[in-house]
Amino acid sequence: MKIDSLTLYHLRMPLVAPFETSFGREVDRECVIIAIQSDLLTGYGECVATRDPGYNYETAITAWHIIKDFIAPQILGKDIRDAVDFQRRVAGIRGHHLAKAGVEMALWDLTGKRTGKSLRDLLGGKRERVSVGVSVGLQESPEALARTVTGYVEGGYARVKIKIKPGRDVGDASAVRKAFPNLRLQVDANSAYSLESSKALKPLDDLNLLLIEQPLHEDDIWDHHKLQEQFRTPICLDESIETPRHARYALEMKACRIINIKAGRVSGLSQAVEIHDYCSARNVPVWCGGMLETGIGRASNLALASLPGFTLPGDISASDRYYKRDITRERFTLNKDSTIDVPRGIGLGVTIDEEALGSFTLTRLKLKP
Ligand code: OSB
Ligand code: MG
Repeated sequence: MKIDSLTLYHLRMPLVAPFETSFGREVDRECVIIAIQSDLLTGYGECVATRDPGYNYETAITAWHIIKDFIAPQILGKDIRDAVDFQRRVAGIRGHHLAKAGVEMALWDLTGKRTGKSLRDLLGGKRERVSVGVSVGLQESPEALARTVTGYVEGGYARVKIKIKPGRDVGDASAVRKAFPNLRLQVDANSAYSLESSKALKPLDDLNLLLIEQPLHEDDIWDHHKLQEQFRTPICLDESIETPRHARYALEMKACRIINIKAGRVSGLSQAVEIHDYCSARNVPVWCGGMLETGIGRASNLALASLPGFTLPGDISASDRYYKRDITRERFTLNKDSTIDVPRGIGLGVTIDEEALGSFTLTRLKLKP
């Protein structure tokens, strides 16, 4: 498909409640939306880099720079065959996976619109609805956390993830476990521990957790191996897995037993599927992570999570858990069985609320060949 133009939107959207992790607190979420035009069709993508370089080194501004100055020149006016062709063209740009993935998503949406197929079908997804959970940020106190979790459980979420950090780990997780003895519960440290400080996490092993996500630094695959040896609870890697090679290293080193897949972190849906396939062939469960996406990224996550190897509930909550007003006309709602329906429409299966998009846009830039 011939790429006629690429438009960038830097957005800031108010979250329904602040989201706090070991690396910081977000009250508003920033992201970059990418619209790619080809033959009167428009494909949309979401780059999940946000305001601060807290999750990884990218930010909305670095992604803007990389897309505008390096990725766009590789595709504008060119005939791009598919995601593989796109990745080949941007292979000379080192890193910046969130930026690349946002553009790749828009190309997938375009491909779907051109061929009349849904993203789910393009990726080889099988399910019509996917199991989901909710990711709960750090709260004022363990008691406040238990109250917040109660609200979500009563709202229908059958799996809960809580954020932890040094000093706010075993106490928080125990409070939730005490209030909900049978809840499917997991924790996420977002790389806040070293092998030394992670000794404090040992009591988590007695709380019947589904998994412990990314306790150590992102470049510590080997130390995760040492940690996994000491825990019965599966370690799950998020930040550490940026490429299919990293997934292989982690499994060969026995650094984890589960992998969280985020298309953004691994530079696009094509690599996300590759990691899914690699893990499935080895019976390693994967699940779909989230980055507080708008309706665009949420539709993409649902399509990805419909692949058969995504056997654990994803961090893909209903739209109302994040935003009062979203930029898609479609809003995603939770079914009674803690699932969300996978969009059936062509491409991502969502339509843009132009007025909402405009109202959240800080800067807009249209690029042509
Ligand atoms: O580590 O999974 C994470 C949000 C922003 C950055 C990193 C993470 C998260 C979440 C939120 O946990 C998941 C969601 O989108 O609901
Ligand atoms: Mg995580």
